[in-house]
Amino acid sequence: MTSRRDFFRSAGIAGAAVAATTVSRVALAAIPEPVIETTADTRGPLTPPTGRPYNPVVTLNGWTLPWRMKDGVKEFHLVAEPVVREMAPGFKAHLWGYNGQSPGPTIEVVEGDRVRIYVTNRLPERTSVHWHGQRLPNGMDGVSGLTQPAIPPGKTFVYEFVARRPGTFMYHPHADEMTQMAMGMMGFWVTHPKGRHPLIATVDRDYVFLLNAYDIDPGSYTPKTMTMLDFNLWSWNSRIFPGIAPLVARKNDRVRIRIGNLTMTNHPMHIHGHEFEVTGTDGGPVPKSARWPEVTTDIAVGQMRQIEFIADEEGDWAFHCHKSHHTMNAMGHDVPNLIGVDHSGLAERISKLVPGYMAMGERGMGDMADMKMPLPENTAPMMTGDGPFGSVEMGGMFSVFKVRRDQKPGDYSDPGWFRHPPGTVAHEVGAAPPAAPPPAGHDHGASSMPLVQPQDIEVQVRKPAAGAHDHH
Ligand SMILES: [Cu+2]
Repeated sequence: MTSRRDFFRSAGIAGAAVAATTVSRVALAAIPEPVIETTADTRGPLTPPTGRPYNPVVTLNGWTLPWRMKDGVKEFHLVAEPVVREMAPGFKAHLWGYNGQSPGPTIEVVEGDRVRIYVTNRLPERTSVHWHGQRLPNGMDGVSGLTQPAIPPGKTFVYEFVARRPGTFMYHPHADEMTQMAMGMMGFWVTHPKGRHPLIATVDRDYVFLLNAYDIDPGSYTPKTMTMLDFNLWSWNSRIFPGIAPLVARKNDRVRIRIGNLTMTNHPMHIHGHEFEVTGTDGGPVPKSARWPEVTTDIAVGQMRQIEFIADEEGDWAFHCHKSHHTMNAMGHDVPNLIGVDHSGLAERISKLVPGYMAMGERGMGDMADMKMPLPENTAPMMTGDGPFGSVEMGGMFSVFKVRRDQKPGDYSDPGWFRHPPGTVAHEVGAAPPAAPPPAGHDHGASSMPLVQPQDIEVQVRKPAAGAHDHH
């Protein structure tokens, strides 16, 4: 906590001018107690206890910051501080974040709300908070050196503005940015419309998360902050698969998923089994005439996208970044491609010299998910996540979108694996594959892909016995 006099002194001339014009003395008299969260669990929606009503969002592996109403102003208290984030079960990272977690809590307000946010700096270096996408007075924009002095360690600053337009936004430091974002400092912000809005639909489920990336060596806890492109952990809200919670919907729910990208590269986000439209960006709602169906949308660096669709297909649908190396976790980057190379016996011989050595991938990398290689303590497993049919062979930016007929409205708990109706799962056929067609020759003339007559192929399909599926 800091006194008002300290505030003005630390804020310097420019900050004092800002504070004097837009921050009342009453506001500085008492700072709300910060609310701290200690787990990486997905918290249910925070139904607004005060202020205008709205349909709250659900933050994947995160939570919404409670506020205090004071003289009609919504007051929040963010604390920038070192945190321990469980990125996946058994793997913890030493990050920087807000109020006990990285990312920080989601801030939800309503269009037209006057918002006052106290920011206490418990980091070893100065910081600031930029409110990405907001219309606000220039001095509240949070660019240290340009619109305010940086917040020194141990000091508290206050930001105040009116949330002027509804939409999907985020916050992050604008001070030693590369270090602080590489350490996990960021959070989501949603401004809900204050009534019916022609371009903002009422939805049944509204999920939010940020794309982020870290470079943490196997066996260590702290990200390398000088990494520019070669990150080895691709995460959603500082979680990696299988540590990312599933997104759950009741069949025929209208679902919105809001995603912001604070990594150093783009992420083509892809959902299975459904088409969506991009209904908004951090610039606001997209006009209806400018929307088109997609199953993948690319989210560039510093961009936000909100996608919307009707969850009308039951099942467990993969939802992931389509860059395949972003759905794997920490791995050696210089592993040669050994597909097709016979190195039988090699591992055995090398393991006599190097205990624990394991030959990788003469058939591909999938086998690695089944291997039990001794790993250094606190290492993210590379490709893991067991589904009902075996290893999913994924990591990183991957989760499951679960649509169920009997999921209760407002129930965000994991319903378990989908129980497929009999006869609707791909399965092995009970016959040898047809013989290779005869080589192209006089019958078909010169052709790179000779036709095979349908009667040449005989496939026997064995239908599964009812109830043969091994579900739990
Ligand atoms: Cu990606």
